[in-house]
Amino acid sequence: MKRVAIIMGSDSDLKVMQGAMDTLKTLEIPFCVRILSAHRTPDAAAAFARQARDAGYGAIIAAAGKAAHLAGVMAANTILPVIGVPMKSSTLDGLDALLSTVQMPSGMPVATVAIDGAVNAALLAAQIIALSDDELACRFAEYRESQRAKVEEKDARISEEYSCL
Ligand code: RP5
Repeated sequence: MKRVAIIMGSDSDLKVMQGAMDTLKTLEIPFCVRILSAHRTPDAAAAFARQARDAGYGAIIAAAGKAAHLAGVMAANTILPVIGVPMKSSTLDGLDALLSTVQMPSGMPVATVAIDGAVNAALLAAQIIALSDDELACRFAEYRESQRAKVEEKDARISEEYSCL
């Protein structure tokens, strides 16, 4: 199975990105985690992106805060799909990172999820990998089903307490 790379700009992003790791584990998708910065270690960041496809990765998740250029740098150096996660790590509550990540120039896409949207980034990566992996597609469908079942259970509980006609 293709692997997913989770790249983050700093270890201060790790707590939020744990959500992506947990989600990939649940779906049994192999992944690596690296701390690579577009600004502090630009050569290492570009080098990782350049070899990622040959190394067996199918998607890259890039999380960064503030002037968040990491996902863009990844996209510029690979033809793999790149998913950007803007981090809420600044005095601007992540709006700076959101705009830095999402406003890519035409021709160089980054699929940007919500601020701190680590879980959705992992799910989107899973959907990308599942395009060529039927067993994963089945696991993903089961995950969706479990989401539906959880909401139905909550609805049943609350509508019993506050019954409506
Ligand atoms: C970004 O700057 C990182 O992705 C992090 O979200 C933010 C702050 O980094 P630290 O100063 O905590 O290392 O590059």
